[in-house]
Amino acid sequence: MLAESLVAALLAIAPVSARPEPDLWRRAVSAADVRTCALTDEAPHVKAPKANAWAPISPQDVKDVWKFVHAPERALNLTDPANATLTDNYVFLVDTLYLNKTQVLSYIDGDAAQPPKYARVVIFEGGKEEPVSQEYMVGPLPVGAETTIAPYDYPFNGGLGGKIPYDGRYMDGKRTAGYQPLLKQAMTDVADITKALFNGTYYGASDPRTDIVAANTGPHSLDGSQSWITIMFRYPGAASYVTPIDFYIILDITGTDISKYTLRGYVTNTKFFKTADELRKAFEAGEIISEFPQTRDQEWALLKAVPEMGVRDLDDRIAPQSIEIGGKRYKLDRENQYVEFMGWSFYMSFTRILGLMFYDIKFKGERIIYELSLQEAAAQYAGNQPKAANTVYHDTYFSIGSTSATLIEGFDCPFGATMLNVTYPANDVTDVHPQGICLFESDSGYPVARHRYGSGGNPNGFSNIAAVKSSALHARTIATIGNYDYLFDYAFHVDGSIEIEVRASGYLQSSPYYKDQTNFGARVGLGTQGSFHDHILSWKADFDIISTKNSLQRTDLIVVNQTQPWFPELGEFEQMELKAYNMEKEQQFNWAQNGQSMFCVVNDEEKNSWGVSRGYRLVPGRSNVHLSTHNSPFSKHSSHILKSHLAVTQHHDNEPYGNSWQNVNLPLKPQQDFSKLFNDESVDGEDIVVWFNLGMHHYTRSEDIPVTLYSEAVSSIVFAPQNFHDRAQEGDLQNRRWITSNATTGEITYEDQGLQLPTCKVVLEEPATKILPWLTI
Ligand SMILES: *[C@@H]1O[C@H](CO)[C@@H](O)[C@H](O)[C@H]1NC(C)=O
Ligand SMILES: *[C@@H]1O[C@H](CO)[C@@H](O)[C@H](O)[C@H]1NC(C)=O
Ligand SMILES: *[C@@H]1O[C@H](CO)[C@@H](O)[C@H](O)[C@H]1NC(C)=O
Ligand SMILES: *[C@@H]1O[C@H](CO)[C@@H](O)[C@H](O)[C@H]1NC(C)=O
Ligand SMILES: *[C@@H]1O[C@H](CO)[C@@H](O)[C@H](O)[C@H]1NC(C)=O
Ligand SMILES: *[C@@H]1O[C@H](CO)[C@@H](O)[C@H](O)[C@H]1NC(C)=O
Ligand SMILES: *[C@@H]1O[C@H](CO)[C@@H](O)[C@H](O)[C@H]1NC(C)=O
Ligand SMILES: [Cu+2]
Repeated sequence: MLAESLVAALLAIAPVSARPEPDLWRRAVSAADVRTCALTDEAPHVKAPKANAWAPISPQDVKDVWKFVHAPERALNLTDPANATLTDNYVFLVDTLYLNKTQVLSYIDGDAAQPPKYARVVIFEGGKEEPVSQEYMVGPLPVGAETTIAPYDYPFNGGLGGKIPYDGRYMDGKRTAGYQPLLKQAMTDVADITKALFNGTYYGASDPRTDIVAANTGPHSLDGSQSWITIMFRYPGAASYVTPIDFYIILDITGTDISKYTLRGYVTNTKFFKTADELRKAFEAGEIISEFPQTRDQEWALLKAVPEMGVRDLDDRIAPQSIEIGGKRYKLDRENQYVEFMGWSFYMSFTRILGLMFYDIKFKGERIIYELSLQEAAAQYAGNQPKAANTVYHDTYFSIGSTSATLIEGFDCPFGATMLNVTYPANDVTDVHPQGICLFESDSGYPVARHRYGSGGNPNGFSNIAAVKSSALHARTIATIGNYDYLFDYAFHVDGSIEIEVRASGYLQSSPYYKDQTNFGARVGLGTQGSFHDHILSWKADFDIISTKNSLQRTDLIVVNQTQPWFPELGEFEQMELKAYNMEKEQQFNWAQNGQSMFCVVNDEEKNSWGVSRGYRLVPGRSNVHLSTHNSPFSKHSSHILKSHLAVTQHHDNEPYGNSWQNVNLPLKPQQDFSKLFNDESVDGEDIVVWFNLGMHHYTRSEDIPVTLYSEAVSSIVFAPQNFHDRAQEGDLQNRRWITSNATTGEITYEDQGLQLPTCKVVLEEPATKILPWLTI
């Protein structure tokens, strides 16, 4: 049969040794056919239908808000942060306030005016009788006669609104300065011991004799009524995270009166010593050793070429790039951060705390998602040492947006990608991280769809091959939050699906190596063990499939025993069957075992031509996990959002966030308790919000050295149309091939829309090195 297949037919007339003339696969062959590939061109401009309602507040607004809150009339009794101590009131951060959806909808869908912007201002009020942190909203903006400041309490359900007790407050420079004298004293008391054991001493952060680094961790409170700090020591340098030494100190640091701070104790050799004297006694008795010395030299742990590893054959050539060889196929309104691509349109926003966000995501003019935004990026560690056992990170705490910085063209993003600046308020100014977001269309690496039809023995028939090109527009940022570099990628595929992917690279937060502790992770270096941990990253997807009346439909794939009259001899036999129903109430839930449930957001009032409710399916991708511990004191109630794969709630203007950025230090009495969002409200035919987690259980390995590999530390989800249309959305894509062969005559006909594959040879001969500059190096 092979001889009758199209491939064979084509091969029969095509000289195998040379590129056929004309090329069977429509490859450009003459210089005249080759168009200059305008790789570095700007994306064509498009004007956003409406000014971006979600855009960050302007640099001028940031300055004016700063002046406004500091004005004596506000009576906030603020000290400039540069001079403040922990017993002063000072502004900790300014951000763009989240706008109520109800108000924005009447602007984007109706004739209402653009809703005014507000600033979110967090003030640390250590100068108050009861010292607290308090969030405020300042607006409307620009600052004018109407502008007021009011507590920003409504998004937080923990009981204190936007207020945080001092002991649960962020561990900023004022607080670390507060415990410095005690830390300095406690470490000076044992300097001879740390010198003898680790060749390192700590006499305070700025003392020239100090040659080890104090690294604190969180949470440092359970409910905001007390506070402690766990500190581990490491050798300094670019790879400090993987050169820990076996020495820890825990300080009690409750309250603003630093004279009341006390030493809880020292830890080394997995032993706890309440005082310097106890430690000294054990040391002098020879009970404390440094069995696996750490290396001060960090060459082995830097992400740079290692000459001793040699080079690989042909690696002197530049590696492949996904380049937009036909020119940019997406349009951009830079001012409004608005994008159109192959039927897609969306707005972008950016906040200091949450980073990149997407709004009003439409496909072919119909809204799919109102808001898609990261809500939390968490990590919880494990180990029989205080730092690993104590560590839970919620990275919103560190302002994810402010950590999203410059991307390397050709490596973090493909050559020729559109680069956008990241901007966020930093006190009274606006910081710019050039090239912090990239946009690019990328080859998917496989066709959207393809089929080959071979017409066997039919003499009047034909055979054909058809394939449609697949690509996606990606928006990408990388947030370097301390040790980790999270790569966030949002891909808008030409078939109408959206893929969200997160990857983790960067340094392990590691432990000194203890040979009896392989249950907490592998040894990854001479004196280093990779501490096992969970990464869980939470997103909010406020779906609005055509309207706000949506449902979360669950379709269970069940196995049943049935009889069918035409198979009497089988009696009862097993079959699969689908059982679809809408979830009734708000809930947290998990992906089903063996994928035997499908979850779709549907609009039951909107049917396709076949009478089926139009919707989008939530398709699990790689490594869909939730937090492993559910009762750890360090994450018990602060982290409910991390504890299920998925959740669905009814939308409310006062429930904008899945977590609060200051929740992490309040694990037993959170500012925002995600579990309280589930109060039996209907999610059937309502405005619903889907919350989902991506993440990885990080089974640490020696390949995490020098840094974790993105290839393995990856998690993803896809939102794919499910009966949203009447058919697949590929029929209008022009990048396709339909090639038929007449079985009788062997004549071959093409439908290629005039889109030829480019001939690289001609491009390489172009003298204008501007096109591919790295080729001239
Ligand atoms: C900080 O304090 C110093 C000394 O008291 C003073 O000269 C300076 O103006 C203060 N700076 C600000 C920004 O308030
Ligand atoms: C203003 O703040 C300072 C600390 O910066 C505090 O000592 C003082 O009591 C406060 N004044 C009032 C009126 O609250
Ligand atoms: C001890 O530490 C110092 C840095 O403080 C370093 O210069 C020296 O080489 C170290 N000694 C050994 C034996 O590693
Ligand atoms: C991005 O930031 C750079 C550096 O601050 C600046 O020169 C450039 O004009 C900015 N680009 C845009 C589009 O704002
Ligand atoms: C194949 O070619 C023959 C001869 O030209 C023609 O009669 C026949 O219709 C063609 N078949 C198809 C399927 O186009
Ligand atoms: C179907 O019936 C068989 C025989 O009774 C039984 O072993 C099997 O578990 C049944 N399957 C289901 C899905 O109930
Ligand atoms: C948003 O909605 C909440 C809850 O309904 C309301 O309290 C708040 O004032 C609104 N915020 C703005 C900025 O209008
Ligand atoms: Cu990790």
